[in-house]
Amino acid sequence: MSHNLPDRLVRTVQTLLACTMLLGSYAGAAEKLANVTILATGGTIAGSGASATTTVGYTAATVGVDTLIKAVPELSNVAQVKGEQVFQIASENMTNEHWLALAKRVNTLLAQADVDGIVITHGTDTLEETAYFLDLTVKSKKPVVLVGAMRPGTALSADGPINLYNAVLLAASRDAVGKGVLVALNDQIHSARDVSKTNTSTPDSFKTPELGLLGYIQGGKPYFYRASTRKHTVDAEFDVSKLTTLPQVDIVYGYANVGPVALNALVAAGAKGIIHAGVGDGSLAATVKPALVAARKQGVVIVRASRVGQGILARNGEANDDELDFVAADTLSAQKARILLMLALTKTSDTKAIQQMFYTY
Ligand code: DAS
Repeated sequence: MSHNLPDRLVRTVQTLLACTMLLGSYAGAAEKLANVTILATGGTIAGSGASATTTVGYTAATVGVDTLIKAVPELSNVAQVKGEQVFQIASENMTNEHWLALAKRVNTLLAQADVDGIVITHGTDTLEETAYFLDLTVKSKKPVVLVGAMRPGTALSADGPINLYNAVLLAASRDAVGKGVLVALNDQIHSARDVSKTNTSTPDSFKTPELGLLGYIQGGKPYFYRASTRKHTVDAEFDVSKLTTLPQVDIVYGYANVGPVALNALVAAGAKGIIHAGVGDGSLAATVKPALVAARKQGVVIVRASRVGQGILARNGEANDDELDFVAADTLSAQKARILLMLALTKTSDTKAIQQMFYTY
């Protein structure tokens, strides 16, 4: 401060500056916390075990959403949280009907001005599938974050509470807007399209091995380093608002010495689409190919995927898809290709249009 000003004036200016900074900080602190709704569906994050060392062989889906929220009082520092118990199931029992009900509830809530983001607590077994289904059917840019746990809340070093805290602060963050449906476990942020459960039981199970995670959550803040290049949410063409069922699409697995029995049974049971999770780059065994061709002739849409887990399933690579009128799954896993094909079949059975969807989403 200049020395030729009268001391009284200098002190007045310094006091004014201090008051301005103090008011600024109060204004910042009073800045409204985001409104985040937690939709609870069950799973290990709501599970309980017989002892603190029980990390497998516990019971999933036993703890209610209010208890989950009460177990993490720090949630109130990052968001205004409300809880809804939409289901209470182990996620191996998730059905198409659960998905339709969940997507409709999410879209209804996100259309409300008083909901800024949604967290869905979910079993880890099918979490990646529910996330991708919502990635293609949520009609909002507001954050939707799926979270689970690899250990029940009763276990030593349970991962559920910190995963829930991170998921809520992510859903409350402006940085998560427009990123598509996100999956947050183990301090990492993954895209719904590319994440998968890669280990039966360890806390670092959710990975995006080659295409890469989107970012991290560290010290109560999300850090994004990349974004998906594929369309999702408001840019997706699928509308489930009036649907009560989804077309039946099943998966057949390729392996040495495979035969056509499972495929023929699924087609006979009325499958409208078949995902062939082939060995390698989606190779078709000579024992199965004729049954796939026959199914196609009956109008069943065939998608060639791979059991391998990473890499592009190339059209016209291991089979002449142009000639067979099959669809190539690109980089989608078999379980996610099933979801995209189900939604595609709600709009068209034209394989050229469906192939374009596999290059778009
Ligand atoms: N059975 C598992 C499930 O509900 C438990 C879990 O890992 O969440 O997906």
